[in-house]
Amino acid sequence: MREREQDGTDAEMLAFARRTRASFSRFMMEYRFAVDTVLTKVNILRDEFLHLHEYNPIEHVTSRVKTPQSILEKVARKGCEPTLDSIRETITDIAGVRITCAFIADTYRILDALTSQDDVRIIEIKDYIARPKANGYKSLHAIIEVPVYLSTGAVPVIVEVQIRTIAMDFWASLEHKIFYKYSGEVPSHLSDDLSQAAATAEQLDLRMAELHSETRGAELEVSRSAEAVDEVDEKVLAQLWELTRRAERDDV
Ligand code: 0O2
Repeated sequence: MREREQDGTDAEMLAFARRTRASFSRFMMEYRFAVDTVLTKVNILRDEFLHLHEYNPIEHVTSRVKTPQSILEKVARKGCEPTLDSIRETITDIAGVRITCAFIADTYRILDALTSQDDVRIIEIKDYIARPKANGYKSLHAIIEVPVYLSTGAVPVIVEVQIRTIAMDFWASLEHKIFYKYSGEVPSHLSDDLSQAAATAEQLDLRMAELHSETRGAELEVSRSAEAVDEVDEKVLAQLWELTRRAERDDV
């Protein structure tokens, strides 16, 4: 009798494993596509900005999708129901994109450009630059939803975008390492040092912004006179001019 019950449980578990493996792998794939979608948006913004202003506001971009193991740890920590729908709603950083900018003004510029797009739904914005965390952590966090176009139609997927300066990023990476090394119980002398380092990073950001705005005018003058990089060369312009004139003559 007990053996038959055990057989039944094993069969149920096998069916569960089969179902779950298929739906979980589709779930993970949607997050990977959502990261690709956001990366495409960020690359377009960067290229267009470079084209219009001859200046790159983005230093580097990294991305990751949480591992299934790390998702499950967060599910347990948050006491979220272990269903895919509930995980989708509760764990908002399964897909993450981190954008590092040179200057504070650029972080807000990129945030605005990204979140004002028609197909981006803002779920939450956390401005830890204006209101840093008690430990000194600074960054802009945007929890957004983007459509991922699959063969069956569009699926809305949540992505956490973190935007910060190089100085903020440097600080956050070190703090993250220290936090994990001490399992969250950072000794007070180290948290004091980290607070001071956060203040120094802030000073650096402000000073670099000043230097940048001082030198920016001169840089623009130089780049305007160097129009050799223009993709539309004189031959193409002359052809366009001819075509336009011919079209005008035909209209008359
Ligand atoms: P990991 O390993 O970077 O992914 P949440 O737990 O995300 O639901 P929370 O903490 O209110 O809720 O979200 P918040 O404040 O938006 O933080 C989410 C992420 O921001 C963190 O993800 C970190 O990446 C980063 N972050 C937030 N606070 C700090 C901080 O004090 N120091 C550093 N170095 N990073 C921070 P994870 O999942 O905690 O970590």
